[in-house]
Amino acid sequence: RSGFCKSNSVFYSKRKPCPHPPNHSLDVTTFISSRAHHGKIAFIDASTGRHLTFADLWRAVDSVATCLTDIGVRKGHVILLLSPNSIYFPVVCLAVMSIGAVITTTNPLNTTREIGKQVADSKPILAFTTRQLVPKLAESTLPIVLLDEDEPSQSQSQQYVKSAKILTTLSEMLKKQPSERRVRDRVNQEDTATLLYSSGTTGASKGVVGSHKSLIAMVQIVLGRFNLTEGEHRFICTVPMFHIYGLAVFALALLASGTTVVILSKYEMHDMLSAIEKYRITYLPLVPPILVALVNGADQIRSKYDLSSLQSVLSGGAPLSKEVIEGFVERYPTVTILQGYGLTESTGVGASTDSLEESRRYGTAGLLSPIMEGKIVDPESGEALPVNRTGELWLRGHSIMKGYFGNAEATANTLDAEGWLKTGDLCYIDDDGFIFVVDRLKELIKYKGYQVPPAELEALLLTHPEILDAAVIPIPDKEAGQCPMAYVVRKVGSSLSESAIMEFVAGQVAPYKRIRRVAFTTSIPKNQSGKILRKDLIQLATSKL
Ligand code: 4UW
Repeated sequence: RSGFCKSNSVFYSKRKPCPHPPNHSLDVTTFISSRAHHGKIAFIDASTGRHLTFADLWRAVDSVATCLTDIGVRKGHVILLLSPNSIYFPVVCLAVMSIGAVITTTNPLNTTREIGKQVADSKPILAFTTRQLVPKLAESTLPIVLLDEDEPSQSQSQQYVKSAKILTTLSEMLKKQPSERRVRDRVNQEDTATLLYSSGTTGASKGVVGSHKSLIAMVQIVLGRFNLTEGEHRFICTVPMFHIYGLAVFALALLASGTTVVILSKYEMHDMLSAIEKYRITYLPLVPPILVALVNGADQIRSKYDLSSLQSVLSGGAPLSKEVIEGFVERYPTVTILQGYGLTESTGVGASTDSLEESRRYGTAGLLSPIMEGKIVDPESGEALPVNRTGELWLRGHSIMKGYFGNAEATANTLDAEGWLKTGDLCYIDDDGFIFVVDRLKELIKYKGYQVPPAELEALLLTHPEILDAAVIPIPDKEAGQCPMAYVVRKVGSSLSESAIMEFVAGQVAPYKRIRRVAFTTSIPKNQSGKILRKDLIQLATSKL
């Protein structure tokens, strides 16, 4: 069934198939560790130079897993990880998954209220976080494992940690002798491994239930995509590991290739460029806004930094324009630009371009990933469409989520009975099998690759005593890709200003979710069932930009 095929309106992948491991009882950590290259360096912290070899890494994973088991963590328990990128981020994820527990991650930029919502929904029994981020868990009584290695100053410890329930520290856990004899639940491919939050096609953020099977499929696909067995390769991690992109590629897949990953605790242009130079980085995965900055600042960047080691940049998470691709090719002619398309709900897998020639089919997200099936479905009639016709992209394969956590309705609206995932992306597939993402049918706004769910901002706006109704839509932005804009209906007699509304929202949400523009209107256009007609508002906004 491999090869691109148009019969029965299902598109199959043209890529070389990668067979899925058949053994039912296999967890993703065992799968990855069986392939790792002991002795070589797995992770380097870009700023301190601290590193973990593969042997260090797996020993640390076993120590943490043993401690977790000792304190009563069992299969199915959820563990929250609230941390910036670090060399220990993957250690915690792998330790949790290795015992059949479930990892849920969250953006450290999220507010206490936003994190509180995720905690209430996912019900973790324990959190790993840094001293600095402890206050963000103020709304919960979760026991905490502190990730910091350095001793806190007196004032810091008093200020942040006094009232929290600190169980132990990661450093203590790492001292633990791993025990082979510990109680170990059997973990199967179908078991849940991750609970990452995504708004999907509509509404607020929901827990995406990812299995060991979906992670194993993802690892296989990433390994098959890059030929990392020849030569020395070094990746740099610029994307956050709490998001599927960073988690999938950096905390999991690359470990199975024996490649070294240099980790930036947070993205900063200068730090990234110096690290590329210092560590002779060959692969640079990023999101489109970083690519735009590399193009715009090319002259200065090339005069200040030696980027001659770079072989490829991989862009994903949002579309790339022809201008940006061409600008990059012109300014960095020795670097191959590649694209990846995926969703949290598909474990980051979907489509990719694997050569410069493929990337230069402007606007394409690439060919379907190995063993992934696709359909283009007319959103009105539900009919599957042939090549070159635009409709909603549906995906099916091992990497698709099990569903949304505790939300049967959202699951039923997103996954059909045959296992097809409705991506909410409006696409067509051309004669050669390349997918083109034309627009988003779904509500989702992407600010610098981060998810901004409009429904969440609308609900917040409606809590303002002077706001009668509101709708939030994306507007294009050169730097960020998209920005959230609000249309607001004020209550009679209100003279609420644009800036007051922006401040009201900014005080309660993470910085990337802030509303960047406000327009007043007398009513929000809606269909008969009360759904906001976003396309009308988007059209109105673009006509006035
Ligand atoms: N072109 C156009 C693209 C593209 C895109 C995503 O936040 P989520 O749920 O998930 C992601 C995942 C990205 C990703 C993961 C792992 C990986 O290897 C990789 O390759 C580099 C990328 O972003 O948002 C999903 C939505 O983001 C849009 C699209 O609307 C999709 O439904 N999107 N990638 N290349 N649009």
